[in-house]
Amino acid sequence: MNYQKWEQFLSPYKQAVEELKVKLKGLRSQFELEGEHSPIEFVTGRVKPIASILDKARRKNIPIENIEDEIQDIAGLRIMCQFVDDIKTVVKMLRERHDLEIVEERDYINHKKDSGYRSYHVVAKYPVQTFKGLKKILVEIQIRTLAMNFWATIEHSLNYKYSGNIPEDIKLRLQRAAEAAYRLDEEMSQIREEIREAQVIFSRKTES
Ligand code: 0O2
Repeated sequence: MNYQKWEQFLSPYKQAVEELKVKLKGLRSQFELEGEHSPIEFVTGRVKPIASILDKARRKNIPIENIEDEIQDIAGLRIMCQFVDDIKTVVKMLRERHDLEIVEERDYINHKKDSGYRSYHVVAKYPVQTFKGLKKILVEIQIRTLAMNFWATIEHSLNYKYSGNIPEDIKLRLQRAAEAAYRLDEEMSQIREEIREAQVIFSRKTES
């Protein structure tokens, strides 16, 4: 595929990411306007770079013509939450949406990866209106707490630095850091009501 073909192929993915970012950020604003705790803290999104798509296809032995069906995270959204319980609320909201058709869920929270990675992944079909008509594309939505995101971001950059071969001693430290992030989430959940009340008072104060 030449560059122009890639641009054409990725165009609906770009649109899906932009649309979903707006929609998910909109949800957060609605909670705020109602003076309620938002289960969504912030949202990010990206289209996988061409080099990473090709790399993944090579790694998983996926022929180029099957990329569309077999690489599920070309369009990727990430929803960060304050509390572990918020993740459930967000997943429920996603399941109830009419613009998403969920095809798979991966629970790396109750089943963490060996690396220490924790997150909830939802893979869904999302309809994009193109000039040729409606096209349903796959999007992967990762839902995680701020602590899980902190860990995953650091681990991702170390993985990049060491080309996927993180030295054993650093791997061990990362596993310990993942445990610490897990405990932080647990501690925050214990004092969740206190924190929520404080945040409501604080946001009222900043509004007035
Ligand atoms: P990027 O830069 O985030 O786009 P696989 O790629 O084979 O591991 P699979 O089965 O295609 O995974 O999908 P899965 O398990 O849902 O994981 C894909 C994405 O989840 C990864 O995308 C990461 O974003 C995240 N992820 C999964 N495992 C780990 C991990 O151990 N550490 C971190 N930091 N992130 C992880 P990409 O393609 O790696 O990259």
